Amino acid sequence: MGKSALITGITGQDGSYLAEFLLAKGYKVFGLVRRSSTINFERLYHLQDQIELLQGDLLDQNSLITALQQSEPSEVYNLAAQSFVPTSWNQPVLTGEFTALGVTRMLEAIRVVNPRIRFYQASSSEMFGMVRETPQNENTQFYPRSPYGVAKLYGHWITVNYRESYDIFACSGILFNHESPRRGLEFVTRKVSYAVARIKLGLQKTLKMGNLEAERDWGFAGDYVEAMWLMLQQEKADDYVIATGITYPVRHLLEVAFDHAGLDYRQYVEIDSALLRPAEVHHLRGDYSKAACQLGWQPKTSFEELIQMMVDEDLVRLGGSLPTRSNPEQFAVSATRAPAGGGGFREPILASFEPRQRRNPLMGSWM
Ligand code: NDP
Ligand code: GDR
Repeated sequence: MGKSALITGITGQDGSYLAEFLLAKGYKVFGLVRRSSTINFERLYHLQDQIELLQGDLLDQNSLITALQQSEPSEVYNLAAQSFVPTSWNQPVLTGEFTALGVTRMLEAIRVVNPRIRFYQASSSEMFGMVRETPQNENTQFYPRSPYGVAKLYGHWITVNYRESYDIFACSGILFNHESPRRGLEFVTRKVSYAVARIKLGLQKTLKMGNLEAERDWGFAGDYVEAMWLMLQQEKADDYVIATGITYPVRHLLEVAFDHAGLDYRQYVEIDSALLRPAEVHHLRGDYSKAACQLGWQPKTSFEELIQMMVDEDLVRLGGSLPTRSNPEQFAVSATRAPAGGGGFREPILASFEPRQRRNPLMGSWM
């Protein structure tokens, strides 16, 4: 019998890429989705006939047990979380419930239903926060700077603890920022790519931004899901940093994105102090040499390719044109496009995908 996997957070950015990746490997893929009054399966439309969705919530222990009993997975990828850092200051307790205790609930469900299930926990470079050394590796001391980072640190250590206490094959992937055309609109790369497309099409005049000096190690989500899978294929469970090893400030992101559309960011960007964070993570750069050596994993997509892909996709979604190298103004719209860097699957352009309202009132002023 082939392998099967249960993905929590399958409606999110990483969940959709991981589902594609596992389907291509011949897995039977199940996804845990929580009930909402509106359907939010935009990232899964192209997979809907190939995956099975089960109702459940990281807040509800029994629903996790039932989901494991129904799907009988050999692997569980726990990607579900409240993942937007600024929201974690607005809702610190809820963030702890989902992002921290949710991990324990899933591990408990595995312990009760079948302790041989292999478990992946989506840990984060936000755990390094106020970095103690650069670059950061698996042995770098943690110093989280947000309720989100603190919650992820709990999730990391409970994963290690269940591995050591119960011999569960539990891995913590310490992933640095990874982006894609499917990134939520509130995260900085997508906020910028979407705004660039809107400005280019005359739909928007300015872009309000927070801290332009913050530095991140940004990779492509499609590359990173392979690392998640590789971790669960090893002989021994372990923890790995996944990153590109290259860092840029947010200001450089603006330069690359606006430049790709033939625009100068300085004419459009305004600094809004409401977008500054109570405590910032100023600098992140990952050392992925353990993953390279033990998993044989490498990032495939450069920062420039990633940001240009995101701007292109947003232009198409908004009904505009893809700038081409020979003629930046020419229309060149195609149905599907291979991701930059030669990843193993194709990036579908979700023609029917209409991003939700840009300023979601639930995000407060931090979006
Ligand atoms: P997204 O925000 O795009 O997706 C989060 C997912 O979690 C959504 O499917 C969401 O469902 C689901 N979810 C949230 N709360 C619950 C809950 N209580 N019960 C069930 N499902 C829930 O995140 P990403 O795909 O970007 O990230 C995936 C994981 O990786 C997250 O844990 C994130 O913290 C972590 N991570 C991400 C990094 C990145 O750069 N992308 C880097 C490091 C770690 P719904 O659609 O219903 O809201
Ligand atoms: P981050 O991602 O907090 O690193 O968490 P985000 O894209 O939100 O911010 C990155 C950096 O950009 C600065 N910034 C802005 N950010 C946003 N969102 N909006 C702005 O207008 C803006 N201006 C400047 C931020 O201050 C920050 O320094 C992401 C999430 O995916 C987490 O779930 C994940 O764990 C980490 O990456 C690794």
